Amino acid sequence: MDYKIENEYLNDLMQKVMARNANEPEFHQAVYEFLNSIAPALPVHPELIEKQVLERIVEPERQIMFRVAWIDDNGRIQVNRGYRIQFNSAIGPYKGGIRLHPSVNLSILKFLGFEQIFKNSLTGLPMGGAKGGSDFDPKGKSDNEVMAFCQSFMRELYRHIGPDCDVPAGDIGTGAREIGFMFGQYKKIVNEFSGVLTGKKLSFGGSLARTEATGYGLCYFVNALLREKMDTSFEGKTVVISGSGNVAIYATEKAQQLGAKVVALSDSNGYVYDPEGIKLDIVKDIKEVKRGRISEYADRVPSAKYTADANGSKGIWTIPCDIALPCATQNELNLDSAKTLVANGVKVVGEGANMPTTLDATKFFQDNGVFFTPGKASNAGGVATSGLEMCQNSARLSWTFEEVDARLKGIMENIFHTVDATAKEVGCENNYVVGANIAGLLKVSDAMIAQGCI
Ligand code: NDP
Ligand code: 2IT
Repeated sequence: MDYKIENEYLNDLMQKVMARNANEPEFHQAVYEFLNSIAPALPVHPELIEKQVLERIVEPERQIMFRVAWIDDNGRIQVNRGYRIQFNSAIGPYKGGIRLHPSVNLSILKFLGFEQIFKNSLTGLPMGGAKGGSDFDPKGKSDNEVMAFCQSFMRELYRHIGPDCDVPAGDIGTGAREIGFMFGQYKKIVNEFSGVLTGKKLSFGGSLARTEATGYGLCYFVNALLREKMDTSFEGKTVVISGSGNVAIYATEKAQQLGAKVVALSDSNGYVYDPEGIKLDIVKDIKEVKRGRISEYADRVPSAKYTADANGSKGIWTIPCDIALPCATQNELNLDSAKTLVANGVKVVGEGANMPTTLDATKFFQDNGVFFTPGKASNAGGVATSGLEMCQNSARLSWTFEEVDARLKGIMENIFHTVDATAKEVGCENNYVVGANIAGLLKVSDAMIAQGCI
């Protein structure tokens, strides 16, 4: 891809990033989206150029890659590759999820780690940016195999992390089960019970509302936008949500609690459309209890129709809706889908996943009066609540669900106001990509400059 930025300084940097990180298309995409949006900050913040903040911020502080060997149920040795990208620690310990999916590679984890820097900064909590993972596929593996993998993964990762150094968490393919196995192994090796991972079960230091946090937070963010920009709410709105994992399930739950009708969910094999509204107890049973496929929903609910869809992320956007919440994976919503959504009257697109919307689709939404909220702002509720889990672990106490949820809501509304106000200040009203990138950057930049040549 040939990325060009109008501003000469930013364009030179972009070309350097592409040359230095060849064959990393997702990383290029994330850096381009960022650099292409921050030009309005340069005249007001000359220190960004004078102190070479941008040249530094696009280079990870540390990248770790390692072999993960484990024994499967047939007694054979399997080999995966493990990663941890410790991107930036200017404002706090490295923090970010662990993705377990066969598509995982350096490019994807660098894009995720890069975006995490600005997302974590927006939460207002002291957390740096990181991401990790492996090309291990938990799907179809026994609990025993998942444990064998997680233990081997942690046998290397433990030496690079710590409660005041780097605190991993869940992401695609990594939920409470995987975090539990990793935590147990870390504790055994280091002989310390600490808050080294978040997303733990409640019985050993997890936080209430962390499971719900990303999906709930997304809806709190979008609801603030609906209220303040359109004088409306989720009440009576038709919502389409892609994915059917952690983020999608709890976005559905909160949207429904706020009065919306969620009519579709998906996975990587296809999508279900239920015009009567998704019955979430059935989805939870299929996905959380049985680890099944979304197609089973249509077997159990007569009003629903299942459509097989090669990558599960195209057909779903042909369903008319007021609000679209992509909550599956990167680049799942392209320009064609954006055109269909706009033709069908979509008003708001709120990213629950990381970078689910392609660059041209984003531009199409913005050019056609659709409110578009980038994941680094609207999905920050997950990591924010991880920050609250760290806080509870340090204090050795646990807060009630209501207390955590109220803090999460406050943080999401605050992010909305920050991003909205920042966009306005630099003359790009309602452009939340600009608002999120600039607001996220300025705090990190201030810390990097204060800490000298790091
Ligand atoms: P889960 O593993 O719980 O669920 C992922 C969902 O997305 C599944 O339905 C999965 O379908 C689908 N999916 C994954 N990969 C693909 C693909 N290549 N093509 C089509 N569908 C796919 O993950 P989460 O819900 O936790 O994460 C979803 C998104 O939200 C990711 O982008 C993640 O980075 C982001 N996110 C997650 C946070 C968290 O706290 N968990 C916080 C902030 C962002 P299938 O089962 O078929 O693979
Ligand atoms: O993308 C994300 O923000 C996450 N997967 C959550 C990270 C975390 O540390 O909770």
